[in-house]
Amino acid sequence: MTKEQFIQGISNGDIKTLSKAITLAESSIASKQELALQIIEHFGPQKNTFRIGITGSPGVGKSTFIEAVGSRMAGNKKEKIAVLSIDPSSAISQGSILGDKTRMNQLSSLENVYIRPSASGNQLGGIAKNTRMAMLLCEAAGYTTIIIESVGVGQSETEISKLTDLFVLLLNPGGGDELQGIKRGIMEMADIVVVNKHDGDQKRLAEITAKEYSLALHLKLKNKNSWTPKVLVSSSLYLTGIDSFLEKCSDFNNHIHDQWKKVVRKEQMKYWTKKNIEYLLMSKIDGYEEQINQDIDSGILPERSARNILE
Ligand SMILES: Nc1nc2c(ncn2[C@@H]2O[C@H](COP(=O)(O)OP(=O)(O)OP(=O)(O)O)[C@@H](O)[C@H]2O)c(=O)[nH]1
Ligand SMILES: [Mg+2]
Repeated sequence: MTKEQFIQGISNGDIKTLSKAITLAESSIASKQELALQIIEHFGPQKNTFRIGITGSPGVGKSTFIEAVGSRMAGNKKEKIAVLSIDPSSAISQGSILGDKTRMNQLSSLENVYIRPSASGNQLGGIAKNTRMAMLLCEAAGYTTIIIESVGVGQSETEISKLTDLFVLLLNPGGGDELQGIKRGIMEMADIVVVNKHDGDQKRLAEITAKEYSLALHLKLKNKNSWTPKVLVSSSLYLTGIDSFLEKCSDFNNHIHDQWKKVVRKEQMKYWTKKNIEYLLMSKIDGYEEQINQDIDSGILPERSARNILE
C-alpha cells in the first residue's frame, strides 16, 4: 500500500487500513516505522480527543471493566472509541492474540468501537514502545476516546500516565498487599482509583478498601493536575458504579480544559522524545561491535571508546 492509500483509508475511517498502519508502527523495520510516522505527520495533532489509561494487577478486571465502560460510552453514537490493550503474555510469544483473552466480545462487535491488542514487545507488562503511535493513528482515524489497558506491574508501570490524560488505577477488594507490589508512586499518579469486584462476598470488603484509599488519598488532596483524586467502587459483572465512573471521567475532562491539556501533553511529548532517543541509540549499539572490539584490542579504555564512538 502506498502512503496516499493509507491516508485515504484512514481519512475514511477504514478499520482495515488503520490496523495495517498500526502494524507498520509496531514493525521493527525502520522503513515501515518511517512510513507510519509520515502518515501520522500528515494528519497532525487532533483536537478534542480524550485519552484514558487503565492499569492494575493481572486479573483485577481491567478488560471486563473496559467492556462495561466502553459499551456504555459507545451508546452515544457520536463517540468513536478505540481500545488499545497491551498484552503482557505476548512479550513471550512475540505476537498478540485477540481471542477471548481480551474479554471484550460485546464491545468489539459495536460499530463505533475499535479494539487493538498489542504486544508489549520486550517491555514486559508496560507500554509498548509504539503504543503512542498506535494511539495517534486511532485519533487520525477519528476516534475521540482512546482507552489504553496495561498491566500495572513491572518497571514501566507508570508510563501509561505519560501517555494519557486520565490515569485510572483498578484495585481488588482488600488490595492492601497489592499496593506493596505495585510501585507506591502509581497511587500518587492515579486520578481515579476504582475498587473493582464490588459484588457478592467481596462487596463489604470493597467498600472498606475504598474508604481506606479515600482517606489515604485525601491526605494528599491534589495531584499533578490539581485535581482531587476520586475513589469509587464498581462491579463490571453487575454493571454498578459504571455510570458514576463515567461521570467522574467527564468531570475530569472538563477540569483539564484545553489549555491545561496542551501543557500536560507537551510535558509528555518531552518524555517521549527522550525515550525515543534512548530507543534509537539502543538500536545502534549492536552496530558498534566491530569498533568496540578494535578499541579494546588497541588498549583504549571503555570510557574513552564510548565517547569516541558517540562523537
Ligand atoms: N466478581 C467479579 N469478577 C470480575 C469482575 N470484573 C472481572 N471479573 C473477573 O475477573 C477475572 C479477570 O478479569 P479480566 O477483565 O480479564 O482482568 P484483567 O485485569 O483484564 O486481566 P489481565 O489482562 O490478564 O491482567 C475474570 O474471571 C472476570 O470474570 C467484577 O466486577 N466482579
Ligand atoms: Mg485484560
